[in-house]
Parts: sequence; structure tokens; C-alpha cells
Amino acid sequence: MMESNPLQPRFTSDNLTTLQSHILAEEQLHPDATGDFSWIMSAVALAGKTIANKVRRARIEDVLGDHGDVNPHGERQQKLDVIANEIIMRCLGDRANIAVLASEEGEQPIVLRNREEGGRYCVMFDPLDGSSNLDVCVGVGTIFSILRNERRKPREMPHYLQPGYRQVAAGYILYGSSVVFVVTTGTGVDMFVLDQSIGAFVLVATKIRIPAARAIYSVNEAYSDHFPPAYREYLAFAHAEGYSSRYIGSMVADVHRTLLTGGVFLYPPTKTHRGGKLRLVYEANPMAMIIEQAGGRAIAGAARILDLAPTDLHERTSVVMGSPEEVAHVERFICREQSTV
Ligand code: AHM
Ligand code: MG
Repeated sequence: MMESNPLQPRFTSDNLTTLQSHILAEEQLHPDATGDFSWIMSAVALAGKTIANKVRRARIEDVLGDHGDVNPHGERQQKLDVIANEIIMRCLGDRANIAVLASEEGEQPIVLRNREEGGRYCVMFDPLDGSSNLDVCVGVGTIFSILRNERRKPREMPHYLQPGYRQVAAGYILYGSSVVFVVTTGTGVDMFVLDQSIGAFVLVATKIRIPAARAIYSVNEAYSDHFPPAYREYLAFAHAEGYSSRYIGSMVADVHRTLLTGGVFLYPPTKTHRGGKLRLVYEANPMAMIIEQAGGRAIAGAARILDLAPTDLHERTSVVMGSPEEVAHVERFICREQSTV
């Protein structure tokens, strides 16, 4: 009999468990749970299914390409960025327990209700990450981060700027060769696949563990002349060690591959993005929580991403995340550089 590999996710084969029933079963473990959280997750799942359908039909419905507008970061919006954003707003906007919805595509967060009006959660998301890849049929994804809205003073602005370690749940939906929903509520990482025939996300793996090491790096190496020296030195080390390179250019797809097969994903500071390109609140934080919950690590410079305290909804950060031993290699060069400054 084959021995089971502790590094591999435990793939489920016998019982049919949907995302909905899985979340409800987890809720039973918390006697004081109100069901609020399940409502949010079911809305996220509904949004994911609706966006997946749009992505699949994009060429047929002629909704590929430029929307003709720019988002708060001055980046050109794709038509599907706007559509995905609207779908999420429509699916989550009527959930009575959501205090704030904040999106990469909107300059300001949308405040739905305060704490005393029942707004218990803040939901931050990137509706369609990697959307510049849409026209060429490459995997794109929705990323979400959920925080508790803890402030209780009357009419106080909901508390959506919190360090990532306070996330109560985080995850992503990857619209790839299949539609995959990966989520953590702080007790490990579970993976579901959309079964189109029944219209439900079905559990395929629980307690996913990222491999401890794998000689693969994932970075836009074309920018390497503009990376800080530590990252260039790391790349020289990786070349000398015979590493392989994989880069899709969609964070969700690159991190998903890294989660399942190991390696390290990097988006260092560059000439055009001196503080890094990726957004802390709705890109780096949720992905960092997933990676850490799977036994990996996620850092920005020498700091743990989940410890960073955001001061702006759209603030950017550099990112290094993946297998613990691979992150440690990059970290070694970063720390060496910092100690000589
Ligand atoms: P987006 O949120 O505007 O789609 O940008 C984020 C994307 C990430 O998915 C990906 O990792 C990165 O941008 C790719 O950037 P680059 O093209 O500079 O390599
Ligand atoms: Mg994005």
C-alpha cells in the first residue's frame, strides 16, 4: 500500500460536501455563531459562480477588452473588471451584516451600515485580479478578505484598515481550466471546485499544506535590473542552484500553483512601483493568510505581511510568499542588505 504523503493535501473522495454545507458544519463548532458569516460566504460563492459564467462567455458576449476608463490607481479598466465589481456589489450589498464593501475598483469603500446597525463584517476584494490576461484566455481570479468590524462608538467609520493577522477569513476564486474556490477561516486551507452540472462548489481537498521547499521562483524577471540588489542577488543564487521559473502574470494563478506545488512568488519593489505593485489590503493580506495557513510564509522586506498596519485602502506592498524554505532564501539576502545599510 502507498504511504500517504503528509505534504500533500488530503483529497476527499467519498462524501459529497458543498462549500455551503462545509461552512455550516464549521459553524456548528462555534456555539455562539449567529450564521452571519455563512451568509457572507454564500454571497461570495454566488458572486464567484456568476463571474465564472461571465468569464467563460466573455468572447461570445463581446465583453473583453478595455472599458475606456481608469481605476483609482490610474490603471486601465477592462470591461470585465467593471462587470465583476458590479456582480460582487449586487451579491454582497444586501447582506444585512456587512458594514463595508471595499474594492480595488472603487476609490472609497462603500459603507453599508455601522456596528450598531448590525454591520459586523468588512469585506475587501479585488473583483478580477490579473484581468489584463483575460483577452488571451489566461486564468484570472477574485480575491477576498473578511475582517470583523469591532468599533462600537456610535456612527464611527467601520474598522476596515486592520493588519492582516486579524482577518477572520480570506480566499480566492480562480477562473482557470476549472473554477477553484480556496478559503481559510483560520483553521487550515480548504479547496472546492465548481461542479457546473449541479451549480455548487464541491470540496476536493482539506487542510492543504504547501511543500516545504521547491526550486521554483515566480517573478517578472524582465524588471530585475530595477529590483533592489537583494532580489538580484537572490536571482543569481537561484540561477546558480538550477532553479526553474514559472510566471503567469496573474497573482491568483501564480500563488495557487505555488500553494499546490511549492516554490516562491515575488513581486519586489521596481522602478515604477518603488513600494511594490500589489495592494496590501485585498491582494497581499488574503493571499498571505492562505499561504501561512498552509504552512508557508509571506513577507514584505524583512516584515511579515500579516503584521503590516495599513493606513490606506489602496496601499501597495512588495511581496515574497510561498514555501517556508524558499522564502527563507530570499529573506537571507534581504536581511543581509538591511544589515549593511
Ligand atoms: P491587477 O490587480 O490590476 O490585475 O494587477 C495585479 C496583477 C497581479 O495579478 C500580477 O501578479 C501582477 O499584476 C502582474 O504584474 P506585471 O504585469 O507587472 O508582472
Ligand atoms: Mg489585482
